[in-house]
Amino acid sequence: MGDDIQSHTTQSHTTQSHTTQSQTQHRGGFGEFGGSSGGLIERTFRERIVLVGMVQAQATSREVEASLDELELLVETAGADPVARLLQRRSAPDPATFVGSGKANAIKAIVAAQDCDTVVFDDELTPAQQFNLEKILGCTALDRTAVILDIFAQNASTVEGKAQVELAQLRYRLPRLRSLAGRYSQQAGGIGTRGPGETQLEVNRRRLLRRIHKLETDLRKVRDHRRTQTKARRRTRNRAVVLVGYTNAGKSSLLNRLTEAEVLVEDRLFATLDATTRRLALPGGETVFVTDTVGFVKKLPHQLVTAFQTTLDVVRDADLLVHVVDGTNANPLASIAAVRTVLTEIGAALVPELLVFNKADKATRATRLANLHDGAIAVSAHSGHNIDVLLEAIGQRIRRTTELVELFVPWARGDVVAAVHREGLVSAHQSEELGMRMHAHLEPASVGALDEFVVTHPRDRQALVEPST
Ligand SMILES: Nc1nc2c(ncn2[C@@H]2O[C@H](COP(=O)(O)OP(=O)(O)OP(=O)(O)O)[C@@H](O)[C@H]2O)c(=O)[nH]1
Ligand SMILES: [Mg+2]
Repeated sequence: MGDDIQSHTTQSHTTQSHTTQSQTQHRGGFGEFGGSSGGLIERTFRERIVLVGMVQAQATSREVEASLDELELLVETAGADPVARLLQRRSAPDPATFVGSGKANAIKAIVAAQDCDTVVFDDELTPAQQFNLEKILGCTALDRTAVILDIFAQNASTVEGKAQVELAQLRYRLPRLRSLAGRYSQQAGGIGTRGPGETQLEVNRRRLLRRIHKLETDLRKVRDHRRTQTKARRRTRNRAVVLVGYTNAGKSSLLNRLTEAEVLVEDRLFATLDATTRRLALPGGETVFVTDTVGFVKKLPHQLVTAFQTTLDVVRDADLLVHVVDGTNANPLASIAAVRTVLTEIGAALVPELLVFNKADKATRATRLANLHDGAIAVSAHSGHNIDVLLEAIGQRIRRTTELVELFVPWARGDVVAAVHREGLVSAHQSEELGMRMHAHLEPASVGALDEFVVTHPRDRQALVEPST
C-alpha cells in the first residue's frame, strides 16, 4: 500500500519545491486521474493551478468570482496551489474548446509564464472539450467535478465510502478514456489483458466497465442491507433527524454538541463522508436518532450524488432535516439554494426542514438571518448558544407529524399500555379504578390500530389540554 503512505504526505501539506521534482514526477491532474483506481492519491509536490471561470448570459462577474473563490478553496483542499485566475464572458461555451480560441491561447501563455501544471475550469467540461484543451494548452485540463471527486477520494475512509467514490470516479472517467489514454499508459499491458484485435482503449474500457459493474453490485447489496435496518429502526418508532447542509457549515460539530458523538471536525471541505448516527433524548422525553451526513456544495457532481445513494438514502428517509447553514457565510442564501437543489435531486424535497444558522458566536448576522426565516434558529455548536431552543424545536417539529389522543386502557390489557409506550410518546397518565388513562402522541396508523381504546380523537383536540411537563 505504497500509495496509502503517499497520500498522507498530501494531507500534511508538503511544500517541497515544485521545480526540483516536477520534471521527473509530474503526471498532471493532481497526480490522480490515471493513477490507482482505488482513489488513493499520489502527490509528490503541490501542483500549480490556473483557474478559469466563464460569465454566461444571466450570471454576473461577481457571482462567477465568488464561485472561483470557492473553487480556489476546493483546489487547496485537494492539495494544490491556485496561482492565477481568468474570467471569460461568453454567451455560451464553445462546444470544442469551452473558452474561445483567443482565450485558450491566453491561458496557455499564463501556464508557461507561471510554470503551471494544470488548468481547472469551474464548469463541467465535455470529454471532447477536455481532450481538445489539453492539446492546445499542453497541460492537464480538469473541471470542478474532477477536483471534488479528488477531495472525496482523499477523505473516504470506510470500505463503503471508498467504493462510492471509486464508482463516481470511474463513471467520470469512462467517457473520457480517450483524453486520459496517455495518462493511463502506465496501467497498460499485462499477460492476458489484450484480446485479439483489441486496441488499448478497448481493453481499458472493458476493464473499467467490469469494475463499475462490480462496485454497483457491491453497493446494491449494502443498500439492501441498509434498507432492512431502516425498516427495523422504524418499527421502534424512534424518529430520524438528519443534519444536512453546505460543506463546512458545522454539521459534525453540531452532532458532537448534541450527542457527544466525537465525530471528526475540521476546517476543511468534505471532512465527513460517512454517515454517523447517534441516539438523542429530547427534553420532551422522546428519543430520536440523529445522523450527520456528507456536506453539499454548488455544482455537486452528478456522479457523486448517484454513487452516494446509499449514504444519502438516510436523508430521503428522514422524519426531519436540520438544515445547518454557516452564519459566517458571505452568501448564505446561495448555499441554502444549493443544498435544496441537491435535496430535490435525491428525492428529499418534501422532508420537513428546520433551518439552523450556526456559528452565532462568530457572526451576529446568524441571529438576523434566523429572524428572516420563519421558524429558523441561530445557534452555536461551539458555545452551546440556543442548543436548548434547538432541542425544543426538534421535539415540536417531530410531534407535529403525530396526533395527540386520550386513551383509556383496562387493567387487563397491560399489552396495550406497553404498545402505547412503544409506539408513541406518553405525555400524561393516571391510574383509575378500572384502568389507565393516558395522553399520548401517536402516528395516525397507531391511532387506527388502538381505536377501541381511544377516548378523544385528534379531531376533538381542543378538548384535550396538553399538560406542560
Ligand atoms: N466559530 C464557530 N466555528 C464553528 C462552529 N461550528 C463549527 N465550526 C467550525 O467550522 C468548521 C467546520 O466544522 P464541521 O463540524 O467539520 O463542519 P461540517 O458541516 O461537518 O463540514 P463537512 O463535514 O466538511 O461538510 C470547523 O473548523 C469548526 O470548528 C461554531 O458554532 N462556531
Ligand atoms: Mg462534517
